[in-house]
Amino acid sequence: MAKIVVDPITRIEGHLRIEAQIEGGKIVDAWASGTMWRGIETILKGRDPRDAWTFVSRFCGVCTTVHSIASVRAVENALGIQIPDNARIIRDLIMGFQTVHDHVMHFYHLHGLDWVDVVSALKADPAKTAALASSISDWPNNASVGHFKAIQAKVKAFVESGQLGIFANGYWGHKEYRLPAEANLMAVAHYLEALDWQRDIIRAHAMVGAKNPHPQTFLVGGMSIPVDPNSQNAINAGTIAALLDCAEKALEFVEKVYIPDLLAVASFYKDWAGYGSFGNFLSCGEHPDANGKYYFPAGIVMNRDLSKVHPLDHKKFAEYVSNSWYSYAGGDDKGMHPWDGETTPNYTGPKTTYKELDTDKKYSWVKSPRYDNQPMEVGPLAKILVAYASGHADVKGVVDMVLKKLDVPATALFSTLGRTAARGIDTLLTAKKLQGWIMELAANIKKGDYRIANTDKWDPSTWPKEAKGVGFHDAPRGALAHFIVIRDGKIANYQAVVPTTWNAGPRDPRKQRGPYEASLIGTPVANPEQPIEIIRTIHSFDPCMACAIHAVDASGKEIVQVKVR
Ligand code: NFE
Ligand code: MG
Repeated sequence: MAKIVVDPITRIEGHLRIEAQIEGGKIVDAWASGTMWRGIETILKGRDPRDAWTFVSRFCGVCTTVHSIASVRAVENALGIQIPDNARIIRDLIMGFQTVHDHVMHFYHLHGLDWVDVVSALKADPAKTAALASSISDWPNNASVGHFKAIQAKVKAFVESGQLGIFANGYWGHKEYRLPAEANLMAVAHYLEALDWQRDIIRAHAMVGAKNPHPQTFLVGGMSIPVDPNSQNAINAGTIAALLDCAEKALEFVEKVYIPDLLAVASFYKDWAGYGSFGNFLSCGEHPDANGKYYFPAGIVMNRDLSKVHPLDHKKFAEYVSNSWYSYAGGDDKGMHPWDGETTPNYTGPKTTYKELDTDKKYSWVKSPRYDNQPMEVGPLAKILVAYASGHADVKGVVDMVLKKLDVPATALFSTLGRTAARGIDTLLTAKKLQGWIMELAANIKKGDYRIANTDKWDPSTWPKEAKGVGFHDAPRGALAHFIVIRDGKIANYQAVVPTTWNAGPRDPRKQRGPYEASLIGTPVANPEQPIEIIRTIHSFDPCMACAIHAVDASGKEIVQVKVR
């Protein structure tokens, strides 16, 4: 039986290939292959653990900052370092702005055009578009007929020039695009507005992180940016006011544009609440308060059972390479805990342009992480489901509101649509936290607490001969964990188990599929020549292959069997 191949999957970070078998109009099996090799983990060996955060930040520029966070946490965990409260809050702000920025950009710029037909927007009536848009939100531009006319003229000029630019090569006109022309025009307008908005709000990273991408004020033991109301070169009253402005703009766009658009678009695609998920979820917890209690809890939900949340224990992590282009000294069928993990590339795939991968053998550069030997989905859906099942009041409130508005049962969460909705819920709740964190920082400053770093264990002579640590961060794409082994003051081993590694990994020695693979099964495909359905589910995970494989795009294979966008 012929496979259909989507390679490359575009509007993601990095290089991903999906092969799928379709029978009776549905996907019956699927394989995910990460087609580039990276290797930052290997260049960390022998370096100073205090420098690791700046190297690992370069795993990726999309989820910029997240690897620095996980790295300093891993070293602090290994050495038993407690960070001051101001550092905890500044890290929350960096993470929080990153999550809100990243998710809004994913919805509009990476995932939106799976549901929104740009070309159809040309047929919309701008007056009716303004009526529709102002019926769902009082965002000022939504009432402006002139605004929608101007956007339409812009898109028309693109299309007529024959150079669609960023909108090129979509499956425009595919019958599975279901929005009326006016809803398409509204969404395209917000796509463009979101581009301006994101530039503005991410200035927060420059204020507390010195720059974006790759904020550079991290430090093992805290942060390196001073807090001092009497200095122009520190976090002062002016910074607090500017941060509050960014936080307000962030929340306003999420409440008035993203969430109303998400609900409006989702209402046309409710059948997508019926497939696209396999049911195991892992969340590592995020945003510890001053007492260490997480705002989003850590935990495990198995087999769609929301009546039970299992505690998270990293000792149950193991990475497999039976189907990945690596070899393990002790045999490729063994699972390795990341403290003992190995990154030894062993490419056994085809040498030249190929039509199909031999998926009975190694077929991906992504490893296969397993929890207690089970594949796990990580990301906003896992974060929200673990919190929901834990009885988290804020999460329950928003989830129940979304289910009610869409008129779907809680089981609808286990799906592609549920994953896309959960990302919106995560964004809204995180955007709502920003102001509070800024006020906590202001209150500390007011009390005269300017402490930003704990340097008691800065000197390696204070360290034990050997120490092991783990640093978790629930990043935009999900549970991230960095594992470090420090020996004689140097990095003896460093392994990152990354969200997209969990989600995009291939089969394991038990032949269990990875989450992308398992989630595609059962999805109907209307036209195998234009498999938009594969793209929808894969994009709903927000793939980042650079993170998943953690260096350099080596070969750039071009194997486009299906024209994809
Ligand atoms: Ni490069 Fe990343 C996030 C991490 S990976 S995007 O969020 O870690 O999936
Ligand atoms: Mg890794």
